[in-house]
Amino acid sequence: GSIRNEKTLAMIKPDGLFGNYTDRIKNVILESGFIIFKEKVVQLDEGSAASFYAEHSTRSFFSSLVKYMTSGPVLVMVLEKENAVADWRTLIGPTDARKAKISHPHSIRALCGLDSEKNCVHGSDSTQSAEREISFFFKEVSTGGVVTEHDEL
Ligand code: DGI
Repeated sequence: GSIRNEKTLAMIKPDGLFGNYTDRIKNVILESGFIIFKEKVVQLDEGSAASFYAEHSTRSFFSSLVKYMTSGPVLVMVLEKENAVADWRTLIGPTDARKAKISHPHSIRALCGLDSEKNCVHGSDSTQSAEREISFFFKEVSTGGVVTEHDEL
């Protein structure tokens, strides 16, 4: 039978890049059977970071989150495999890296995260957010599988 591959958006946040965790994280990605379909390094500005995390705009930590997300470059990747969205969420672990270190010691956030904000990686939390977040960074990637190159970003 045919396996319909799924795509998700993964991001190594500024502390992950600064801390030199990129190679270790990519090893986990590849050893777990993902294909890195697209990747690029991006420096978010305030507007784009706020727009990416728009659903959190009313939270008390929002301005701090935007400041953190703009504190350095991020590496965004489109990961592809069967069940990519859920499997990548499992690999990164809980939002709060302090909790991850206790409850999910082998997760990526346990490896390189610091707390509930500086948690070193991002993963789309549903196929719907994956679609939004992939087109946010990669206008040319269709989650439906058809690829047209535009090189707009
Ligand atoms: O999908 P997640 O990244 O696991 O978690 P989320 O969608 O609830 O929150 C998005 C980001 O917002 C998270 O990666 C870091 C930040 N954040 C979430 N909860 C808190 C937070 N930042 C602070 N300072 N405090 C929080 O409680």
